[in-house]
Amino acid sequence: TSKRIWWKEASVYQIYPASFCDSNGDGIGDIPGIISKLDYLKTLGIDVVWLCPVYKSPQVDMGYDIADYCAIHPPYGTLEDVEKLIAGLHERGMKLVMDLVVNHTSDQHEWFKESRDRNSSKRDWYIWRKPVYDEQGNRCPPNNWASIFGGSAWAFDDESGEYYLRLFAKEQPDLNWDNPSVVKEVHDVMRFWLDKGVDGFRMDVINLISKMPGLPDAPVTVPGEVFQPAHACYANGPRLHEFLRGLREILDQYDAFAVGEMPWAKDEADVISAVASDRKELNMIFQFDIVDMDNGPEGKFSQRSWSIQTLKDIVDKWQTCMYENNGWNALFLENHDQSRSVSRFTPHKAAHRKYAAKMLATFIGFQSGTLFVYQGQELGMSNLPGTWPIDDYKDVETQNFYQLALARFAGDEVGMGLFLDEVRLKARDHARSPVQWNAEKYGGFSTSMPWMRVNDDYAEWNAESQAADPTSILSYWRCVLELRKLHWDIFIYGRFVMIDRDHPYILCFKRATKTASATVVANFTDDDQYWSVPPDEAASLANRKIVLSNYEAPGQPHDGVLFLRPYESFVVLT
Ligand code: TEU
Ligand code: CA
Repeated sequence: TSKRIWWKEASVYQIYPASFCDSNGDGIGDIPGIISKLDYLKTLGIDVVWLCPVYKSPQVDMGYDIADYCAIHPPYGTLEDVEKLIAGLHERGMKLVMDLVVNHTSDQHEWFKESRDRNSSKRDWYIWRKPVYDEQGNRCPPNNWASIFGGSAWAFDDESGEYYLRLFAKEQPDLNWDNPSVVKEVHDVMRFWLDKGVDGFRMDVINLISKMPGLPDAPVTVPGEVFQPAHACYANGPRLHEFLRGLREILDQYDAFAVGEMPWAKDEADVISAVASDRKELNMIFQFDIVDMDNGPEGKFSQRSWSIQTLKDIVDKWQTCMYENNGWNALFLENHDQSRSVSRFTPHKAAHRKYAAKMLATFIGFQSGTLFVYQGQELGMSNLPGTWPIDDYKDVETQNFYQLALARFAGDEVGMGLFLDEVRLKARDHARSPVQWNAEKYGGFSTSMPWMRVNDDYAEWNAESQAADPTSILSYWRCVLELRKLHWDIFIYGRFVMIDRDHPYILCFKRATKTASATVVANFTDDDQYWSVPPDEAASLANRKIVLSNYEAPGQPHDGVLFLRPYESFVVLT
């Protein structure tokens, strides 16, 4: 019954502009640089580009702190460059999705500057509260919420003597969506870009726009800390769905789509209520279960081990849930906030990096949903070397937590060591090093010293060498995207069935329509495995048509047992 829908079939490529390609040698990626790579993206099989923020911004949070929604950050280019980018994409049959960051603005936005004045008509556009005083008479923030970037979620403004809410950096004040003028302004920003030909939005932390009325204290979950994680108080609030329907009405006037970023949306009912097709809200969301799987009790820089079993359960849960409830998945393993998947999810011997990266492409690329590939993921780019000093990490989140750790772990080398291990594993910086285009100085990203250090391994791991090599990770990704197109009936719309659910090392799933099916098999370990194939699958794996594999010749089951090499994976039509 499901009809074909373009945004379901699209393969999306995410561009982080500062680090993608520098056209003018100032060390910062830019829009003309992106335009120069459109043929590369087309050849890869990309249908849609998601461009991270390029708007006017003081860049405290790499453009997620916007000072003007309708102007471009000069180092990235001009409005005219964006128009050229849109034209260049459309000429090639591709589309553009822009980042819509409207939970907060920069403190340099004119709205906030005006809002600082207590008597301004824009005072209520942000969330201002009077201080509270403790028994000793010390001035304290209005509640105990912790900022997502560390410390209190409130910043004190000397000028007006009140605190404003800022869930992220202090330079990112939260907008007050309960004020209808704010909502209207957001709608106007959307129309501005849609009128220019933009085909949709990735909506930044869109489930944070409605906060719990009264802004009550969060329950104490991290004993001993003054400021407490408060997701339950600011995520998925009571007016969220009303606001989302308002955004969707505008999108529908343009056949545009929206993928919402929704941290702390774990509950199936919550997620479904935002993405089920009859709800007329978002088309899909980024759900965080996989990328939060290894975050410890105190957040991303505390340790937690994960298992392949956990990962399989998450996949099965959301694949099944969306299928049964008319929702739609957004498939991703990486983005600009996550470290590199090949370093994070597939611990490997150096010689196996290529197999591991291709296995991950197989794993994510044949599930049901719209597929998102982050720049460099198609090359198997890895985390920054463990030897780099903390100064080479530029992200405000990393630096804020580092400062907090210095105070907290003073004299505690073990504690500091564990913290730094997590930075080396999960800091956002790992995703933000410049894309490695070739073996020239600075990886061909720029002709001068880039704003952020290029990963040491660029001479061996780069786009130019991989484009020429049919066995490269890049060539493998091209095949994945091509197969999704060729067998769209199976890979886009087919049902998902997990096989051998409880196996601790092997991932196997089927995708099936009424008349055709495919089976995906992956060894999720860096070791050889002997897999006892479930009897129902043995026949189909013996009588198979291999359409993709990351080792030259995948074996056959013998007496019901299939031998798999480290990170071996393949796809068969059955
Ligand atoms: O990210 C939201 C978000 O939840 C992340 O801050 C996440 O918790 C963190 O990155 C984990 O390391 C979005 C953007 O993607 C991010 O780049 C911005 O910094 C943030 O919103 C504020 O706009
Ligand atoms: Ca530049």
